[in-house]
Amino acid sequence: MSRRLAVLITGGLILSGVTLVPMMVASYSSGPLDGLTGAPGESTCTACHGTAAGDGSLSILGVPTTYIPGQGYTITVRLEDEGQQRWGFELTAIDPEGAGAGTFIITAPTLTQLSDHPAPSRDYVKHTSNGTFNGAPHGPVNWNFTWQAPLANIGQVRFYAAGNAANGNLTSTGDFIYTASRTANAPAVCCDLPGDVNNNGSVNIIDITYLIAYLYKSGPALPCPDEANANGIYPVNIIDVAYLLSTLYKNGPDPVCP
Ligand code: HEC
Ligand SMILES: [Ca+2]
Ligand SMILES: [Ca+2]
Ligand SMILES: [Ca+2]
Repeated sequence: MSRRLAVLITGGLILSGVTLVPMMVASYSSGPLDGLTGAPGESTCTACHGTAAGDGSLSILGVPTTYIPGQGYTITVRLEDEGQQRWGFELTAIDPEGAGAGTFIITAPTLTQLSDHPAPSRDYVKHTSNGTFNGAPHGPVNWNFTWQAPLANIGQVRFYAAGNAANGNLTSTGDFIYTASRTANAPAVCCDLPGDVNNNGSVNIIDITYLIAYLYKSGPALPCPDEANANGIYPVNIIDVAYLLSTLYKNGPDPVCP
């Protein structure tokens, strides 16, 4: 090995050793700690980031007015702030007792990550390093992921999020923190005639076509999900269609309430 090459290699090692230090310090922006959404019992990012009021906004989009047990919903967290250029967030969903509600599914793993815990602990979706959209001026930036509603009616579910509209100076100064919350109501308790998908008082072929239209053709909403859930086990899906077909045409068992 030439002396010159040896010097180059040694120099390279020292340089990479030096860059390790800023990489470790920078670990905050690769995902905040849990418990910072502003939900009951939590603080927000203001524990470290600026407390000055900004003129931007944070929204949680896609939360259903009323959830159907077991159904997946695309949730979007949107953050914007004129003049800022780096972004972060954290979101959780809780039941009336404050326990984690439903299941989060990461659909864009370069931008979002999940901090998953056994029930009843809360789960947290948050940005990754790439997901800070460093250098994207003003926003809005969007983070998308799926929330699958709990497999039973657990009462009202509340979503809480905190967002950091940052200035991208690699420190916690000069940033603006926002919070937002949304509510998904509990499904109606309404199961007096299981299998009556369209809720018109009788169970027949029309209920099957209604359910197929709902599942596969963006048909009208289910007036009573419990009655559409023919086999009594959430989610409402093709198995309930098969169950109803069997009830009506093959002497299969009657539909049941959950
Ligand atoms: C315990 C202190 C602490 C808390 C709480 C905290 N952060 Fe940070 N954050 C830091 C530090 C320190 C930095 C700078 C180093 C870095 O980039 O990791 C930082 C940097 C960031 C950056 C890049 C900022 C810039 O200007 O470049 C974003 C975005 C960010 N955090 C998002 C969040 C979000 C969102 C929350 C709340 C959900 C949060 N942080 C809560 C300490 C914290
Ligand atoms: Ca900053
Ligand atoms: Ca009917
Ligand atoms: Ca079912």
